[in-house]
Amino acid sequence: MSLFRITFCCTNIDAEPWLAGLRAAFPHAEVTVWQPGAPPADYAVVWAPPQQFFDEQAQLQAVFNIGAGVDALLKLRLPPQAVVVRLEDAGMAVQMAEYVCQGVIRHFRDLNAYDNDARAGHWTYYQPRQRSDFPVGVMGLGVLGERVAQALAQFEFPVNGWSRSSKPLPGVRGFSGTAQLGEFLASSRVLVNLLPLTPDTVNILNSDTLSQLQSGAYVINVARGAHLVDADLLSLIRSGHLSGALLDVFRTEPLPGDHPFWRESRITITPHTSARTLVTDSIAQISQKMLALQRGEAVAGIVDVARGY
Ligand code: NDP
Ligand code: OXD
Repeated sequence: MSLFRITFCCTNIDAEPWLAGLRAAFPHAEVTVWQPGAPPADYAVVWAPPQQFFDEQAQLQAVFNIGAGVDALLKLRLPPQAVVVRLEDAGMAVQMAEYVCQGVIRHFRDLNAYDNDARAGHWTYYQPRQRSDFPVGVMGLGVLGERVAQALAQFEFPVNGWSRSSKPLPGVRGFSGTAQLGEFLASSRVLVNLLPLTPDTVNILNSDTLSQLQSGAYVINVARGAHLVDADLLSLIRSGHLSGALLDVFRTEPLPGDHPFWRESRITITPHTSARTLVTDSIAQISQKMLALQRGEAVAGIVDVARGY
């Protein structure tokens, strides 16, 4: 194998385990953390790099994003010849399925209320709900959304799925495109957002769309904060149309201390942790794809930059 260079440029990430993993996978490559003025590399492994990185590394052949979402990366000017490759699952799909299922089940089974009662020393029962009254709508049926929809179907919730193109999945009632968005929303009592953030999907969770959900609906946003219009969510919770929300992602992260979400007891907050990037799984996937690219083979997970995901 000819000598080649891999540059690592990830903001707020401990580089050491990544460098060790990449060096073990490519013993003959030069694998280094990018510094301004670093020599030109063939491949880059990135998360939230500065624009200066791409301005200096204009010769890159491929850019591997160590996350599934590429919205932040696509805001930068990228070398036009470089393919952008995102993570596909790499251990995130099962995490997302467990996170969303726990959120749906916690809501469906009134587990927050039972927790509060237990803390107050009360032995109380709530009326069991009808599963058939709890259709869960999953927006985005990609690598993560499909896994989530199938996991929810295992618990026998009626599951609706919405994607750009039609995607038939066993146990999932499929909807596609803007023409079927209204019917999808009106058929859903819980809404799970797993869309990529693109010009078509920014602010998609707003007063118009959220008010089309069934009365008492619950919202789970695990995709990106900019999908959701915060003030619209709050006012629909306060009006009683929505019963609450589970939010893992926010317009500004960390969520600022004075944000009203912190003070709304019907909103549960987690710190962008629903599906974490796993170093070992990610390096295994990235290194296989690097080897395939070196051999001139096609790889999956190449981002369509014009489409935005
Ligand atoms: P994919 O690219 O595999 O799937 C995207 C899905 O969204 C596809 O089904 C696609 O439809 C659909 N879609 C895209 N645009 C539209 C549109 N305009 N209207 C309707 N449907 C649309 O993405 P992943 O499943 O891998 O990831 C989804 C997102 O999850 C990421 O972009 C990221 O933002 C977020 N994420 C969050 C994490 C967290 O910890 N909170 C962790 C990992 C990811 P089609 O199939 O027709 O193309
Ligand atoms: C991702 C994320 O996009 O962690 O992978 O949000």
